[in-house]
Amino acid sequence: MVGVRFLPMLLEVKAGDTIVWENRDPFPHNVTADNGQFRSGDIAPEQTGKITVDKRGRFLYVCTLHPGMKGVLTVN
Ligand SMILES: [Cu+2]
Repeated sequence: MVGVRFLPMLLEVKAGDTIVWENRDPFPHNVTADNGQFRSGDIAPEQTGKITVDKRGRFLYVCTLHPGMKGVLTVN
């Protein structure tokens, strides 16, 4: 997370992978799936949030603090 966006915005991983998001902005962010499949909780500046994904599919997610921050996660 940097500049109030997810970088990269499109992410492709395998089932069972753990994804780490690092917050490089000076305010908190979170990672929240639109369908409720995963949720990081708020991640403070300079901190990281981890999610392990085990369900295959394509998931849209946002930061609920900044609804314009969107990403797409594909789990193969
Ligand atoms: Cu945010």
